[in-house]
Amino acid sequence: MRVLLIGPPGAGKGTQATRIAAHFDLVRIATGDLLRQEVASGSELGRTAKAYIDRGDLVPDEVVIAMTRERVVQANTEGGYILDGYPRTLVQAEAAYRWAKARGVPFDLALFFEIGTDELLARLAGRAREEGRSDDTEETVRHRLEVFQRQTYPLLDYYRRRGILVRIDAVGPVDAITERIVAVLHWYKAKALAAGADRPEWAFGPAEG
Ligand code: B4P
Repeated sequence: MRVLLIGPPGAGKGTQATRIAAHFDLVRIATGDLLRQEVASGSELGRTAKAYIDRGDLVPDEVVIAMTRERVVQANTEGGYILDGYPRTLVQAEAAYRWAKARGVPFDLALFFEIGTDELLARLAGRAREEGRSDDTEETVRHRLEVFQRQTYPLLDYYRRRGILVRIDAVGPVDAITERIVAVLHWYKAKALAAGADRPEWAFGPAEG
């Protein structure tokens, strides 16, 4: 299974991706975590990424695409993956589409985490107290929300047109949200098995492009 998560900062992508990966035995690829590891290691990539992350901007597409590509290709050979925080722009989505097309393995589902701004601000304030992340200050969080609206929100239309977008209510206890996602993914797997195909186009309407 190949699943990607889209959601504003603090929507709980990381929290849920860890649980879903364990439940379905998928590789979790989290670009935010990978970038923070690069920053911590002091690598050249990390030095480039740090300024963007601290400002609440997206790291340049070419950096993230280069960092992610081999991991996605490798995870494909290991039974599937859950992409946590990638793609975040249309350029990244197009790159992922090209990798998948070349191997005949398109994404199965794009899960959009729906949640209001007040809840996001409260969660990220909590994370700032607990983890002290440099990009969780109130000013930076507000900027990250604007960046999400401008650069990531168009992905919803992109995946809706491909017939693979599913909305997840991301408000409520962590366990309840996990149950919602697990139910969607089991439903998807059952449909795929019933169709005798890996990706039942008819379940979501015809894919475009
Ligand atoms: P990420 O690390 O992906 O961080 P995020 O979007 O802030 O968080 P997430 O949605 O995963 O929330 P979490 O589960 O932690 O990105 C950080 C930065 O890296 C970006 O701003 C960007 O600069 C860079 N970056 C990453 N990917 C990139 C890409 N593809 N292209 C360019 N740049 C990229 O949850 C948040 C908090 O809420 C936690 O404290 C959690 O405990 C809490 N929480 C979770 N679920 C909850 C629930 N149901 N109820 C209450 N609290 C909950």
